Amino acid sequence: MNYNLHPFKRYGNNPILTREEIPYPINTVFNAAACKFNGEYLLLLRVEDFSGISHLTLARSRNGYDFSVDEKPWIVPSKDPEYEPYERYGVEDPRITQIDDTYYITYTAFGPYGPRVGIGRTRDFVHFERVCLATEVENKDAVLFPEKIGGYYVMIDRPSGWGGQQGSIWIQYSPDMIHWGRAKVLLSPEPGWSHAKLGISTPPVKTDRGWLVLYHGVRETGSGRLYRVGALLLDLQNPEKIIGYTPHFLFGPEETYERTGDVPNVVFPCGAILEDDGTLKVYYGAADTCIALAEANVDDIVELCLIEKDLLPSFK
Ligand code: M1P
Repeated sequence: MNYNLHPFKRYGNNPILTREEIPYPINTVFNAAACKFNGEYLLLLRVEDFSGISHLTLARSRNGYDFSVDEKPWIVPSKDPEYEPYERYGVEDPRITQIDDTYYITYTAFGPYGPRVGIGRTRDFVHFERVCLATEVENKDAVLFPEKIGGYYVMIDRPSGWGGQQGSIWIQYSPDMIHWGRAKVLLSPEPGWSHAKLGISTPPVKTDRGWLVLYHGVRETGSGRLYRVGALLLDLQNPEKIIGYTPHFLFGPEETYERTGDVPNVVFPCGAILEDDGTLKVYYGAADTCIALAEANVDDIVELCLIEKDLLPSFK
C-alpha cells in the first residue's frame, strides 16, 4: 500500500502572522501556542523585541486563519523576586493545555542561568497567574497532558546534556502541578534526520488509538541546524509507552518563509487544534521570524505512526 509520508498541507495564505501585523514595533513573531476559547481561536505568540528579549501576546480569530493581534503584550518577564532572576532574558515558546476549566501555559523561562520550564494558568485569558518554575535549568520544550493519568499530572520536557545524552525527550509526574519527579527518558536522538536533539512540539492530542504528539528533530548540517517535525503515539493509560512512531520527518522547511529568516531552515510548532472533522491545525514558527499554519488529517498521522512501529527505538 502507498502511504503519503508527508500528510501536511500548508495554508495557501501563509505566513498567517508576520511582524507587520503586530501593533507595536518588534523584531520577530514566531512559535505560538494555540487553543480554542469561547468560540474563538487563540494564539499566544512569542514576540521578540529589538533588545532580543521575548514576551507573549495574544492573537484572536473566528476562523483559525485570520488573526488580529492584541494591542499590548500579555505575559512579560516577571518582576517577582521568585521568578525575576530566571526570566530576565525573556519568556519563550509557550504551549497551552486545557485541564478542566483551566488553561495551563508552559513556557521557557530564560535567564542568566539558562532555560527553565515555567508553568502558569488562566481561566479567562485576562488574568495570568504563575504556578511554578517546574524544573531546574537546561530544560525546555515542555507540554502538559490534558488530563491526570493514574492520579498525576503528566509533563513531557527536554532536559539537555544529562547522563551524556544531548536533547532527549523525558516524561515526569506531579501530584499538585508544583512538585515534579519520577522522570524517565521517553525518546532519544537517533542517527538520521534528528540525530542532534529532539523536543516535544505540541501538547498531546487524545485519539482513540493513543496520545498523539508532534516533536521536532534537529539535524546539524554544514550550513547550520535543520528543524523538522515527526510524530509519536503514546499509550493512553501509560504514556511512557511509545506505541507508534514515525522514523522519518513528516514536515520540514521548504517554502521561502521557512528557509529564510533570523534562523533559517526552521519549522517549530507549539500549537495544534483538532477540529471536529479530524483536521489537525498545526501552528508553527517559521525561521524564527513569522507564524504559519499547516493542516493534516489526524488519522493519517496516527496511521503513519502505527505502520512503522517495527522501527520503534531499540530501547523500548
Ligand atoms: O532556532 C530554532 C529554535 O531553537 C530553540 O529550540 P530547541 O531548544 O528546542 O532546539 C529555541 O530557541 C526555539 O525558540 C527556536 O525556535
